[in-house]
Amino acid sequence: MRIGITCYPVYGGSGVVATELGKALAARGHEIHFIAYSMPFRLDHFQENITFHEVHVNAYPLFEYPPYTLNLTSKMVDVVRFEQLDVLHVHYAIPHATSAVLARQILAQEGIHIPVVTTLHGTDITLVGQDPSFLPVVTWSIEQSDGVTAVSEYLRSETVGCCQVGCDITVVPNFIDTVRFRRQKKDHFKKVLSPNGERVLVHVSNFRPLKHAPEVVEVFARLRAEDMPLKLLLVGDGPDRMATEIRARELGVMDDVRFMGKQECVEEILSIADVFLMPSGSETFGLAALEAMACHVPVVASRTGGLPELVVDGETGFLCPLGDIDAFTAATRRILTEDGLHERMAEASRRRAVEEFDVNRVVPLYEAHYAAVLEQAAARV
Ligand code: GMT
Repeated sequence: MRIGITCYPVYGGSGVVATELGKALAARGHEIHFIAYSMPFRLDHFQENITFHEVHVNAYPLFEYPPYTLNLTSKMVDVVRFEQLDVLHVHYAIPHATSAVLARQILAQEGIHIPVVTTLHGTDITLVGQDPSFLPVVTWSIEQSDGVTAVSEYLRSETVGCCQVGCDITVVPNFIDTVRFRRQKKDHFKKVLSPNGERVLVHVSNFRPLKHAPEVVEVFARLRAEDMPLKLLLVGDGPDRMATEIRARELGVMDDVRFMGKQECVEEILSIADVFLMPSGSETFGLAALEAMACHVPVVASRTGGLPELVVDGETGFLCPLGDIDAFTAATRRILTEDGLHERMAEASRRRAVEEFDVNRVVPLYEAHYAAVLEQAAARV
């Protein structure tokens, strides 16, 4: 199949999933065309069957707000026409689904019928999408899509409930390459980052406010106060990074906290981690937690959104009430101190990642979805 993929190319789960999907589909023989305003960051080296098409945004002085949605639409029209795509698959509804539906209408006038598949990822529904300034167009664009997928059952029901979307939504969970994401021997990292054999807590996020990153430092400080030999690695960057650092200074734990910034090979850091903390206020899936699980790292996460579909409470980690620092601290302490618990949870985490969320299990679900959508579209023509 010739598949056009549009996503946000910056750091963030939806861009990662879209890019990894494109790479996996290309490896399975499909021809992939990424259409985005810059090269997706995980598209790090040349791969046969993958082409990148950059969307240029016209910055004419009259436009205080350049109409990116229209530039994207025009690019989609051009790529579909020229590359004879079979399907456009857009990740994140705003504005990608809208552009794709518009491109489909433009192309229909010249007899080209291009089905649109929209994958919903999270804040396009749970946060931004519900803003009245977006809601009608988000609902319309999703309903107009030929196929719609959501990354968790939670997101599917939120979309139906909050955006009042009436069409079918297929749940296709996020996935991971469990060959790349596995526990590796990284003794040199361990030597530098936990020189005295301290246990290592890790948090990876884009430090947006909904990630509740300062809570990670609160949990860490409480455990350090118990004289537990520990280090905390914070990976990523974003708006709350400064507040998190200030909190770590106030709590007097900076000597044991390391801000690592954005890291390409997060699996190397996860390879020396003992517990992954995800205190998010909202999370439709929690891809970063899955990456940790695949590297044998138990996860302590909020009982919110789609996280209970990923983290099995008491088996692969623990789920705690939102914002409950005491509960997060107790759960982390248990994993680090209870006889054999860490090993059991680490094994169970890896097993769950491989059995339920491996790329080779999930990508065929997308292929099946495309096939069904193409069949329905062909029947309509
Ligand atoms: O979490 C973010 O801020 C990034 C966001 C995105 O849209 O790129 O992530 C969402 O999509 C990921 C991939 O499907 C999910 O793993 C994240 O849980 C989801 N984030 C939220 O729901 C907050």
